[in-house]
Amino acid sequence: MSFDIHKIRSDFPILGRTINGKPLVYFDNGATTQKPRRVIDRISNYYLNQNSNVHRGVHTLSQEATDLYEASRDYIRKFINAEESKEIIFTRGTTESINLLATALKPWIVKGDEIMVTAMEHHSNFVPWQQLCIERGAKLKIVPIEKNGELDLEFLNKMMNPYTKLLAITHVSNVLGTVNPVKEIIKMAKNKGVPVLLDGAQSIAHTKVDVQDLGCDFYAFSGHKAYAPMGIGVLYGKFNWMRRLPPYQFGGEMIDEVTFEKTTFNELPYKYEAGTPNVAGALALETALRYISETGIDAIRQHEDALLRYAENKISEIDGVRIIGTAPEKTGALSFLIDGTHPYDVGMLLDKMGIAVRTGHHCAQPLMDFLNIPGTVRASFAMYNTNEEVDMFADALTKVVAMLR
Ligand code: 7TS
Repeated sequence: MSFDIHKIRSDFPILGRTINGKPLVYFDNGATTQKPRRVIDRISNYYLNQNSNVHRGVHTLSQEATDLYEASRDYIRKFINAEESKEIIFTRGTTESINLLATALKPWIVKGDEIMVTAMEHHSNFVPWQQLCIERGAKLKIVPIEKNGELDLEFLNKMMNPYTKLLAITHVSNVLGTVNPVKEIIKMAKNKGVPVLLDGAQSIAHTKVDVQDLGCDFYAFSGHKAYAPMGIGVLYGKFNWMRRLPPYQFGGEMIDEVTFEKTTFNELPYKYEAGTPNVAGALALETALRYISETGIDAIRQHEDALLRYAENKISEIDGVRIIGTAPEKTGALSFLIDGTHPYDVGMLLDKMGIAVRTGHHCAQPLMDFLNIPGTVRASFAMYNTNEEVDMFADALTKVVAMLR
């Protein structure tokens, strides 16, 4: 199937909106993507025709909802090529997935252990590990980055030692757009016996993810950054890990048997899915991932990368623009600063012209400190963005610069 941008755009009703009297140019996809009509329809169809609680009822509707929910889990397994569907744990999103893992790993971390993260992590993949280290008397080690936004791999390799209990690393940086060479990194980690968590929040919608090929032990992502609704996400965890780790939350569904004295826990993945899950969200996540598959993840990556290069070239022509993150392998995000302007003012003025970008630290304050900048303006792309939108953005930016200087 060819990549038909007009057809794709027509699938996203919100793209027809105007903002401040101007056609919407939505370049805040790193924060959340828009939703195609079929995802929105999937949610309403569930509540109109299929709503019931799962895993609990003998009645037909409950059975139907359970089958659909489990079929979604299995589709997601295939999408990321996990070995077994019990390795797919539904969560609220990346943040919850990582918190789940950090909580479950707690007993395994003892004084003197080390956890490694990188200087480019989102707070979601930083604060849980920092807090775990504080609580357990472990050491948080930060992998530095080069000036262009690439990781220092040699240093990373040297930093791992017999005390390293986990390497938690983002697949794609939400600020710099850097695509980390995670397969190579995981290989290094495996050689030293270090398990790896990949934060996939910014990779799932932009690049092919095959967890078995990558060799990661854990992979976390949010549905809402991949055309699915908010409030649904996944933690992929290798069976051999998750079966040994303790539960994260207690309550209904995650138990096997409860007495006044003690409780035994359910098998995977239910051990990690306490309470009523977001069934509509899971079904809509399946729909969104099917939409990505149908469009073709490689075609999407190609389109978005071409867009990114086009945008980089366009805005580089504007006087005083400094691009933050110039790694050779980038996708999705274009961060920049303009001499003599504040990111917030740039974002505000772009909004007046209908253009949605994000400004600030992008939940990566340690990275901002590392780069010694207050924040950036970030344009982030999705499959439905176009060169014409980039042209509008660059024209608007030229006007903004003239206004602010
Ligand atoms: N990890 C990365 C790399 C992210 O970019 C984000 C969200 C998260 C984790 C957290 O995801 P959540 O769905 O649990 O919130 N990033 C952004 C962003 O760049 N702008 O807004 C949210």
